[in-house]
Amino acid sequence: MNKILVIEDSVEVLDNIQQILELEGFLVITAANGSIGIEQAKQNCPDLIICDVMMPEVDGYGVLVALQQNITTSQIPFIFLTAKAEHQSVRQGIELGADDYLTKPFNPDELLRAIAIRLRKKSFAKQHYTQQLQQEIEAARQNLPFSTPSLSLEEIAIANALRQTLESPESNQLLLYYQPQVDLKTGEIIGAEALVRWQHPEYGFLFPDKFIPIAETTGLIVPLGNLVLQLACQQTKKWQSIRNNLSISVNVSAHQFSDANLKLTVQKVIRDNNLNANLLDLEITETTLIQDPQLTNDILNIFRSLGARVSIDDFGIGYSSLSYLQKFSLDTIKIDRSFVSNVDTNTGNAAIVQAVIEMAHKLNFNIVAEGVETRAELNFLRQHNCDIIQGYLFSKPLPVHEFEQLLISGRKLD
Ligand code: G
Ligand code: G
Ligand code: MN
Repeated sequence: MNKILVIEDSVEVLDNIQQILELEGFLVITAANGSIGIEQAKQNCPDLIICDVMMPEVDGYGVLVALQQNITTSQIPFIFLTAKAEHQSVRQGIELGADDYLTKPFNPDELLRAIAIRLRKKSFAKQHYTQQLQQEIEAARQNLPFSTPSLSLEEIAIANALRQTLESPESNQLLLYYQPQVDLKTGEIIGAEALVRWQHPEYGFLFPDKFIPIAETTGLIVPLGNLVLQLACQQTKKWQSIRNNLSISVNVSAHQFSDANLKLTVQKVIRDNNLNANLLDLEITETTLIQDPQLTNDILNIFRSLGARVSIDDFGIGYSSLSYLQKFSLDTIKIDRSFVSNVDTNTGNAAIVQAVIEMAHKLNFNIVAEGVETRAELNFLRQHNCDIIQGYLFSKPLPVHEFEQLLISGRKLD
């Protein structure tokens, strides 16, 4: 059943709309003023909002502006009501992002038609997306080995739950957290790494180590990875208005790397979100890179041609052959946090980190230090000209809203 929020200060108009909508079988939530309306929208996530323009205190424009600031509520179709066909107010509403308007008085048909059009558009978008995911999931199912003896019963249950979740992305159980990446020269946030989390109704809040390996074994990592790419790019595009050129790093696993559709997926996600391609950074581990050098080379060239960037993740813990650094077309080295840990006192780590930074710079790579937890580690990295840091010292990975607040606050690393 579609849920509609009606925000209107005139009791008479509100009752009238509520009656019409309930007769049509809609679930109606009402709000008698703008502030209540904003709260209701956040709490109930309606499928559509109808909102009066002229209200005391927070008017219709104020409601619209508040809803646009929140990622979830900004997606909800918004129809506003004006007292008369005032061009100025109609224009202002549309410019602020409203989808349609109705002038009072309107008849039930006009109201229902406007609603039907908006809901249909919304469900088309959703359907298209769901269909695409379903195809990916089907492909993953077919690629499943006949038996997966390595999976325990618990893991099989998780795999099934994950498949179900991916089949209904509107349940929003898979979330991205964002960890800031900070430029050591300016102290400013220049990017974020997207890290997936799973809020499951029974299993609770799951970290990726609990389900990414299972997703890898079952092939579900392909649709999961595509969802992560889509969410991350969409979010990053939105954040450009707060921080111009904020980049986004997305982890790409071995299995995704050998997925024949990866190129199309990356291309599509860049285009659909109208994101500047060089703001997308694909993180690949050393192990993935060296599995099949020919394939790696082909894929990295494809990413290059799309304009996207590539990082080596967890650098240093995989294979010690450094020859591939020259062979492959890469942009950034992320030095593993095990080397960064206590780099100020552990002489072995200090030697390695120093050598990696020097080498990276000679080869024209950027260098990111992962897992920076203390001031002393930071000072060491600064002294040795590391470019970027990521770690609990500045911030742990944050949910969308908190990362957004951090961006808005303009906080810098000092
Ligand atoms: O914060 P953290 O526990 O999020 O991450 C644990 C591990 O899970 C990291 O090694 C990270 O690379 C991996 N990971 C997190 N998100 C994703 C994702 O979207 N895709 C893949 N393939 N790995 C991820
Ligand atoms: O493997 P990858 O680099 O993709 O994963 C990053 C992982 O490191 C995530 O699990 C993230 O939560 C974790 N992480 C990020 N910063 C820190 C840190 O300062 N200390 C520790 N211990 N872990 C960190
Ligand atoms: Mn990573």
